[in-house]
Amino acid sequence: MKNIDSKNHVTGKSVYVDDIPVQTGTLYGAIFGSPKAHGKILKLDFSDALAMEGVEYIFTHKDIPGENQIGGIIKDEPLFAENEVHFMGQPIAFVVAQTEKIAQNAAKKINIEIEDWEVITDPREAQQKGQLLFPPRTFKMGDIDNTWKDCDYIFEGKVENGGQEHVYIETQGSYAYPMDNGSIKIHSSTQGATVVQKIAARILDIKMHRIEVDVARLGGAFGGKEDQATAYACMAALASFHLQKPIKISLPRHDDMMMTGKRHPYSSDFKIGLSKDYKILAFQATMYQNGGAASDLSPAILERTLFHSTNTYFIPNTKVTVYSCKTNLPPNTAFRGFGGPQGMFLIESAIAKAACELNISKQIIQEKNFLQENDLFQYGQVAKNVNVKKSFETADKIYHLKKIEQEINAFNAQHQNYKKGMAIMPICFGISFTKTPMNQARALVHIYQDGSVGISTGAVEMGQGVNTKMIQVAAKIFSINSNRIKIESTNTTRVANTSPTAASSGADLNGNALRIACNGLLERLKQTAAKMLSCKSKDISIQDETIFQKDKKTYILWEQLIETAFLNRVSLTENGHYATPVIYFDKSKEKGHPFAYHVYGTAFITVTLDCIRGTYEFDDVKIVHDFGNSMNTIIDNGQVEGAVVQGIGWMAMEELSYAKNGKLLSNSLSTYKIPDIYSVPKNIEINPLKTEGPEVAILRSKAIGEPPLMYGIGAYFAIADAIKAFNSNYKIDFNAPFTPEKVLMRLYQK
Ligand code: LUZ
Ligand code: MOS
Repeated sequence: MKNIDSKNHVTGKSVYVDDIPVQTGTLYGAIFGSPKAHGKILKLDFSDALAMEGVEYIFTHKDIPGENQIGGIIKDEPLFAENEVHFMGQPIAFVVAQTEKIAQNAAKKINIEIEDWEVITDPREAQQKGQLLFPPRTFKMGDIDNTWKDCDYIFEGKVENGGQEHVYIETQGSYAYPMDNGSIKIHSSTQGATVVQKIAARILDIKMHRIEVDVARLGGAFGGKEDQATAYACMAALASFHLQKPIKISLPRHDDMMMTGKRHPYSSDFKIGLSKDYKILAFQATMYQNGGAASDLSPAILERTLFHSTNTYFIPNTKVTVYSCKTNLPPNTAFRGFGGPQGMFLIESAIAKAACELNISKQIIQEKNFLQENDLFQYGQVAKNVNVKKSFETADKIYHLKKIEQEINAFNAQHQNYKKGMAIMPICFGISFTKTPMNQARALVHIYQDGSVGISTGAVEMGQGVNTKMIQVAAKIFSINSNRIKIESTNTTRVANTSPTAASSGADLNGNALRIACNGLLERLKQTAAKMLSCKSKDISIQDETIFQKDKKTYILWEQLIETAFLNRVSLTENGHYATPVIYFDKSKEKGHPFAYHVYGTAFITVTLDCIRGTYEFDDVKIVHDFGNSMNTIIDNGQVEGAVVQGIGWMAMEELSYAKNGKLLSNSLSTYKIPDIYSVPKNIEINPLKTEGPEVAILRSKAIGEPPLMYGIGAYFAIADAIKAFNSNYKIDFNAPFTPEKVLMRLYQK
């Protein structure tokens, strides 16, 4: 099935928050953010701003009837700064005016004096000064301390990875307006309708049932709207609550880049021990996560770093500790992979370091240590249906690793100033929210009298195609044409208590809830048909909108069945609830079975370096990916392609740069380089691994959103490999992103 949105997206008809037709009297908001990264507010003067024609009101923390607190996991983030500021751009006030332009100009007229406090942007410095957002956590297995003496080789190293700006095409925004009886309706560009509802209720000190959050779709999110859409929704709601007017806020790109958190940079130390035959016996690491000024989702992101810090490898003795360090940057947040990529870059770096020192191919160590069936993850889950070796071997069979290597060697022998390099990037990603209670979902299905169907779930469409998948689920269960089915917006009055659409689990969780609801309806419809045919309902089935009795076609068609059911007063509405079975996690032991299943795959990445300029082009990304039984190969391949490019962007191009005073220098798309059409790999080839797919995956189609991003990590090692071909003095180091500047330095490093 084609993505139901593609036509409307391409023709510009899809409605986003900023496209909602506004009501008469709508006012517009702009945020006054802190001009300093750390300090005490000495003076705040709104008089010039308020004197401007068209300015209605300026909101601060003093206008909040409830708690000035938007922290989700830990309550450590005010909606508006009170006496202190902790990052540049931190919201201090919300200016409301008759037009967007006036609001933005008025925000510039606010006078503020701030006493300068020390600015920390480096996570190690923060940790040394005792600035942690919350206590560190450690995952371990085996006996690391007594293993080092058994190792034939031990290597140590340091790994740095940068952050990443989400660059969703639609910036953060919200439109809120008053409804009857002191209620408020909020349209928000959020992945988490219920998060917005809950926090807005806290801010306004009203009950959740007075807040209706509606989400039609997002113009991209990538994790950036799992938590961080909430602040803007709350500001619009607060102003609407006080002024009893509709309020709209839509962040200008600059504000969005400056004010919102990003993927977490990490700085890490590792130690890896191997036997003579290259088995990894021990792996130890300490990681410093740059959390920014408040916790946001960092506790959960830190956890996923730990879960993925051994990637696709079985290592019998491990100990990994992560510190979440408080710095004067915007609170860093969810970003596709959610801490997993940082853990996986670390272990791949440790392996690359060992390979470099031993002067062998990284592949030898990778292959020797691949996770196998029934191996134990360091968090206590037994690995089942492992497809690490299988995906690697399939990729080798399809793409011929030896041939790729021979071609690279031949090219490198012939070319002086161009060198090619390649890397193998295997992935293993756990599917489920690591916080077990979040793994639940609901769906609501109506069948109307004319046989058309309306479905609502908690899933948010953000370009990933989840709405199309939901329609596929319902169409398949009812065996009706998909054009009979409409998917409604995500709305807290139709589906309550939603988990954010995140963790790659939107289709699994909501699809399963939908499956349960549809099956409930189907059962009743079969009973109706059985009555019409005077037979048993177990003999009834629906095939292509026709009712069958055993294998015999009957005279009853879908529309007639629905009409009869209605006349017989059968309920044509059903609600489904789903909770992922089996999963649990015991934080006191840091052991459990947190994931419903894992997604596996392997990518071969090749790159060509221009050794005069330090620039590069990715030639091929050749992938064997474990989709399970993909329910939509167009959408799923699209997710893989997008994820690979986004992963390569993180590893090779996108560089966040901050001044010492905490100012984001790379604050626009002219200074922050995201992959464009010229920098995507010339060839991305995707082949599915033939697997059955787990039962808990919706229609046995595995979660797809995040896992393939990690193929992009191979970009770093492919570049390093090419540098080595040019400069044999080069000793691999780990400082991502591998920008052309860094590449050039290493090409000529002595
Ligand atoms: N969000 C979350 C996520 O709250 N918990 C998770 O485990 C997760 N994993 C990936 C992406 N978002
Ligand atoms: Mo996410 S990183 O699945 O919001």
